[in-house]
Amino acid sequence: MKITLVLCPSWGIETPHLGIALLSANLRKNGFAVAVLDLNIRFHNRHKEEGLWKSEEDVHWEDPQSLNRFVQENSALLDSFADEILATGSEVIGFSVYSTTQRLSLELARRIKSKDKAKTIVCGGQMCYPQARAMSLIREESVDAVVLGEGDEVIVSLMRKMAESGKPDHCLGVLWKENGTVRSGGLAPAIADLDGLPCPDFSDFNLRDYGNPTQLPMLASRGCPYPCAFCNTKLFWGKHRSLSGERMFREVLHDLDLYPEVHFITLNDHTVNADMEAFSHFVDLATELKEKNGHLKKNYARLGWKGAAVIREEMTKELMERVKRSGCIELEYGVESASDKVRRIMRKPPKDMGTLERVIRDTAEAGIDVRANFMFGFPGETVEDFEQTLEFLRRNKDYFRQVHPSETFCHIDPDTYMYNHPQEFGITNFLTNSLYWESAEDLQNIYPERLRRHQVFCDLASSLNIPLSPGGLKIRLYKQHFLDEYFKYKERAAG
Ligand code: B12
Ligand code: SF4
Repeated sequence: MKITLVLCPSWGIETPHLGIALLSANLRKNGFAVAVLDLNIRFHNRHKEEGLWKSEEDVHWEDPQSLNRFVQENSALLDSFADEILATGSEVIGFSVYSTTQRLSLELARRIKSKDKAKTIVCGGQMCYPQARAMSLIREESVDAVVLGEGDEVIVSLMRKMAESGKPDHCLGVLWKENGTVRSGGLAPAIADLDGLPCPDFSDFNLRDYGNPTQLPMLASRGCPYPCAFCNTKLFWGKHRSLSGERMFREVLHDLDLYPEVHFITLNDHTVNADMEAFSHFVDLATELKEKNGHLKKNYARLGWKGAAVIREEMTKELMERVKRSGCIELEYGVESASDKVRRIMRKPPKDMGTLERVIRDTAEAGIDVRANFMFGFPGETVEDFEQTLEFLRRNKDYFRQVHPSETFCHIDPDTYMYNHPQEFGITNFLTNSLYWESAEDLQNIYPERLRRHQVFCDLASSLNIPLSPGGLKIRLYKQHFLDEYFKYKERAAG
């Protein structure tokens, strides 16, 4: 039984896709044949001049009209890709579905089905959770099964079912269709022993096709143990789990040994330091590799890495210096707001501003670039609270390498704590739209006001010479479009 894993545009172009590399490693370990087609990078390498792969252009891939234009202009190429997928001879075709890859994946799935109905189309990826999104995918005519949440083990079980009965069948973690009716196998438990998973298999990707052939991605943990009210991490990944420090290090070594040109690892975790023991052990092992064994291989000595981390008391000055020695060049932190009051409402660690400012300063002074995320108009954030965030930015301007203002300002994702407890936050009318919620307690805090705060923040960052991430640039580019959409929504809602 063979599966072809497909990635459609648009996705990152700097490194190969980690999810596919993890799935293919576990499928092969369990005896299944795998082919991989990264159509994202192939499309990109033909279209690079168009700049459509920049993060701020995600609108292009999500908007039905602009996507239809792309499909029409590239129809022959899409057909040839469908033929190439069929030529792999796989019985199962799996698509990695994200907000930006969904439309083209479904277009290709339709073309594959129209050429060969017998193929089984399976979707997985971040659009396959929560249930509402997954349900809309399984209802697509060309989709036979949807894998909910983390796919490493579920895809293996599904392939076993396929090998037994030739069709998707009752399987934990899978939605499938039976005589046109959607069936659900229920949720699969989170993978308990991450150390037991094989290292990702990047052998199907030609690293030279990617923007940064010296880099590979890695995931050292899944989920996050913190309780931030707005965050949807738990929804997809469930309970927080981490690789042990030793297994993290083994994966890094595995990549460096297999690919002598690779010397940089991007940790794609939500929080690399949620398990402090594993993190600290990894840091020591990586430092030892660089400093004691660097003479053995060039890429050992040059090892570098970056990741996202949570600001916590244990991130001491001494630890930050060790983190730097281990090769870390950048840490991304969620600041979100510099008002203690707002951070308390958010349930955002750390509890006190003192720790927040100290860790940011110690990180920067250790020589590690600091990137920080910010939100605007969180329920309860007054103009005075927002001023505190602006003041914080002025005070700490020298420590930031880049700031990342949230491009949705403050949206409410389904099934987050906020979504499930709207009264606690004084939120009204959010059920129909996650962006345009209003606050019963603060009538000022509406979408255009949140957008205004975002703009004020971006202008201040620019005047302080702090670079903005693409999200900040996107609102500048499309501000009028976003406001028009909001006012159209309000008109429809009124009448
Ligand atoms: C790294 C990252 C990026 C990198 C990608 C680098 C790369 N080459 O991979 C960059 C910075 C480019 C990026 C950009 C964007 N990203 Co991003 N990104 C991430 C991040 C932090 C990690 C991704 C990752 O490697 N995860 C680890 C892998 C193992 O997880 P996975 O891909 O989901 O795969 C698992 C399952 O989904 C499933 N699975 C995946 N594919 C398949 C296929 C089949 C057949 C099956 C059965 C299962 C399956 O099994 C895998 C293993 O368990 C995630 C958050 C997160 N932690 O997941 C956000 C995330 C994926 N990104 C997201 C978004 C929205 C974007 C942007 C659109 C945002 C923007 N406007 O800037 C852009 C789009 C890029 C583009 N140009 O089109 C969202 C996706 C939401 C959604 N519902 O689709 C996420 C979840 C963040 C969030 N919570 O909002 N991103
Ligand atoms: S620390 Fe970050 S990843 Fe964890 S719950 Fe809070 S926002 Fe989400």
